[in-house]
Amino acid sequence: MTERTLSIIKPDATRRNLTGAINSKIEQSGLRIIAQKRIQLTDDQAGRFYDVHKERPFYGELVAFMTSGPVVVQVLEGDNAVKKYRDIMGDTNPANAAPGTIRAEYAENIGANSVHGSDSADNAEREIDFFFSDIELVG
Ligand code: FUP
Repeated sequence: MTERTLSIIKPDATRRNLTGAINSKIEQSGLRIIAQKRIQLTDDQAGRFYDVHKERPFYGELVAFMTSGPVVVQVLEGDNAVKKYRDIMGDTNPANAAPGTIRAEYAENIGANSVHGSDSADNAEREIDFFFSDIELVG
């Protein structure tokens, strides 16, 4: 089933000029990058995007990290895109990420873990709308 998911290349990765390397891994997996923009998140945007985590102890740190430099937000499309992207991202903690995954190769630690990917089709729809409601997506 063709599906879309929201990806974010996080500040630790943009800082180290890894956008192209990560995009290569995405494309090698068969997923298609159908929209992307490099932006500086505001505190308000990052806070709202991660609203689901606001009671977690790492919420403040997470918002501070996500606003510490530019991010690249992307829409990925392909067969089972949500699960496929989660699979190639690897575990949240790079120490537990399978070899060859984006986080195993590039993440610095559990917080600075290089990429975000939606965790369900419903969240993907909401997250894509959060960043790309202004344009018509062309798959
Ligand atoms: P994931 O879906 O793999 O991105 O992981 P989570 O939804 O559990 O966490 C979202 C983000 O919160 C992670 F990408 C990084 C951050 N986080 C921490 O900083 N510390 C933690 O212990 C867990 C998550």
